[in-house]
Amino acid sequence: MPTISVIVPAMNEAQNLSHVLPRIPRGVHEVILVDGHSTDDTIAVAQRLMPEIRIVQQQGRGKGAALRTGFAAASGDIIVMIDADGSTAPEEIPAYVRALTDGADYAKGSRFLPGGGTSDMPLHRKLGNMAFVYMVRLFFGGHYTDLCYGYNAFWARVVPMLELDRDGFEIETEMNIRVLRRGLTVAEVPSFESARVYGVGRLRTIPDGWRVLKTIFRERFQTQLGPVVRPVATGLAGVGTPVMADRSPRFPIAFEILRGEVAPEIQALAEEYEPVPARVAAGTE
Ligand SMILES: Nc1nc2c(ncn2[C@@H]2O[C@H](COP(=O)(O)OP(=O)(O)OP(=O)(O)O)[C@@H](O)[C@H]2O)c(=O)[nH]1
Ligand SMILES: [Mg+2]
Repeated sequence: MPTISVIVPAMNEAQNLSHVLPRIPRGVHEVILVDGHSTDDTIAVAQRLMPEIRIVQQQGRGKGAALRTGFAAASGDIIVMIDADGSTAPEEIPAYVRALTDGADYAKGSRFLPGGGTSDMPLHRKLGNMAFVYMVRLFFGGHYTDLCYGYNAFWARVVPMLELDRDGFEIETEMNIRVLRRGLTVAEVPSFESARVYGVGRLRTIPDGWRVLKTIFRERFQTQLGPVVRPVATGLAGVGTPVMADRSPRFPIAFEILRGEVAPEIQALAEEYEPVPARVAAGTE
C-alpha cells in the first residue's frame, strides 16, 4: 500500500495552520512541517493542532530550500507539497494521489484547467505566469496550462532524478521543467487556489519572476542533467506502466507504478474524484 507524506513549508504561519492541518485527510502516513526559522508560534501551534506532526528545520534559505529539506526527510512512497497559508486545499490531496496511482509519475496542480481556479493572483501575475507557460511549452514540449504553482504530488522515487538545487519560489518551475526533461509521465490536476488566510505572502512579483525566467533559460541552455532514464512505454494517455529503457546506475530502481490501494480513508475520497483526462506531457530529452 503506497504511503503518503505531506510536506508543508511554513515561515511564520501560526495564524494560518488551523486552516490547513485539520483539513488534511486522515490516512496520510506523515505530515512534515518544514520550518523556515519562524519567529512566531508556528511550531507550537502545529504541534497543538497535530501532535503527531514531524517538524524539520529547513537547511538554507527560501521556499525551495525548505521543500528540498522536506523531500529529503520524507519516508512515504508519495510526496504531496502544500502551502501553510490556506491557499492550497488539503481536500484535493486524494485527487493528486489518484492521478499518481492511475499511472502518472508526477501530478501538478493547475489553476487554469476547467475545474481549477484562483482567487490569489492579480492580473499581472496571471499574465506573467502565462508567458512562462508558453515559454516552457516552446522550449520543453508538453502542454502545461500552469507553471508557478506550489501544489504538486509525485512518487518519492522521482526526487533523485530531478537533481533540484533552486532555493526560492522558482523551485516549482525547476521541478515542472525537469519532469519534462526526464520524459516522465505528468498529469495536471485541476486545483483551486484561495487567497492566503492571514498575513502577507513573501513572493515578490518582479524579483521572483526574474528568478523564474532565469531558471527557464538555465534549464534550456545550461544545465546538464545526470544520465537520462527514458520511459519507453507510457501506455494510454499516460495511464500505464512506464518502463525504463535504460537503467542508469544512478537510478537503479525501475519505475513500476505501485498499484493497489492507498489508505482506505484516502482511497474512498479518491474514488469520488472523477479524473479529468490526464494532460500528459511529452518528454523532450
Ligand atoms: N520554510 C519556509 N517556508 C516558506 C519560505 N518562504 C515561503 N514559505 C512558505 O511557502 C508557502 C508559500 O509562500 P507564500 O509566501 O504564501 O508565497 P505565495 O503563495 O506565492 O504568495 P501569496 O500569494 O502572497 O501568499 C507558505 O506556506 C510559506 O509559509 C521559506 O523561506 N521557508
Ligand atoms: Mg501563499
